Amino acid sequence: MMRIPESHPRYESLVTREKMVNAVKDNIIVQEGLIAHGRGEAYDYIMGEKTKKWAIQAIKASAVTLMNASYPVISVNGNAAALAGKELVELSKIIPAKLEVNLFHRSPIRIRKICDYLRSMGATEVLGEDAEKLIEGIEHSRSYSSPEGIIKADVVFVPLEDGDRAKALKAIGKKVICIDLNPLSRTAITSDITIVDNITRAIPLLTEEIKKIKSGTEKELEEANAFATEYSNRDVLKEAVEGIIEYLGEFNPVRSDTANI
Ligand code: PTJ
Repeated sequence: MMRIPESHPRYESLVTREKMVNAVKDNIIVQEGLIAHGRGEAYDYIMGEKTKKWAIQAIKASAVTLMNASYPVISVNGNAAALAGKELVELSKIIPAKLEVNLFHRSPIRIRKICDYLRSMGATEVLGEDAEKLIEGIEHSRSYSSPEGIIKADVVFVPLEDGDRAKALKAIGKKVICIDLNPLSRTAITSDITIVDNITRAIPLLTEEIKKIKSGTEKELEEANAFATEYSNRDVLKEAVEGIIEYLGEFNPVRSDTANI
C-alpha cells in the first residue's frame, strides 16, 4: 500500500481512494464503483467538500422519517459498504432498521462478501443473500430483493444509488430517501428526500440527529415532524444547485484561499 504523507493537502481524499482500491481487491467494490466515486468526488469538490445547509435540512427530514417508519430498510451497495459500512451498521441499530445488501453488479460472491463485511462491523442481521423477489419495473439485478427486506419496507434508504430504482420503488408505494452528491441525478430528483452530501459525512450526522430527536422533548419531536411534513425535495435540490453556483462564483484564480485545491 502506498504511504500517503499526512501533510498532503488532499490527504483524506487520497486515503479514501486507497481504501476504495483495496475494496476492489476484496471484491466489495466493482471497478465501475471507482468511476462512480470519481463523479462523487467531483461534485463534492464544487461544493467545498463540506456539509452544506441543504444537506442539513435533508438530514433533519430523513431522521424523523426513518424514526417514524414502520418497516425501514437500509439498502447497501459496494461503495456504501466500503465508504461507511461501520456507520451504516450503527445507523441501522439506532433507527432501528433492517440492512439489506442490494447490488447493481450483482454476484453471489460480492453479496456474501459485503454481508460478511457488515457483520464484521457489528451487524447482527444482514439481508440480501436470501433475495428472490423481483421488484416490478426494474430490469437489472437491483430488482432482486429480500422478502424480509425492501419488499416489505415502507421507507427505503438508498445511500448512493444508480438511477431507476428510486422510481420503481416509488411506483410500488415506498418512500425513498437517498444520499447523492449529484443533485442533478435521476435518483436525486425522484426520491422523496435527497441528502446532497458525501456519504462519509452524512451518515454520522444522520445518526446524531436521530439520537437528538430521541432524547429531545415532545415539542421538539412535533417540530421535527412538522418540518418533515412540509419538506420539499425539489426546493432543497434547487437550493443545492444555487449553492454550488454561488460557491463557484466566489472562486478567484489570483486568490489561492478561494481555491479548494
Ligand atoms: O456495488 P454495486 O454493484 O451496487 O454498484 C455500485 C455503483 C455505485 C457502482 C452503482 O450503483 C453505480 O453505477 O452508481 P452511479 O449510477 O454511478 O451513481 C452513483 C451516484 O453516487 C453518483 O450520482 C455519484 O455522484 C454519487 N456518489 C459517488 N460517491 C459518493 C456519491 N454520493 C455521496 N457520497 C459519495 N461518496
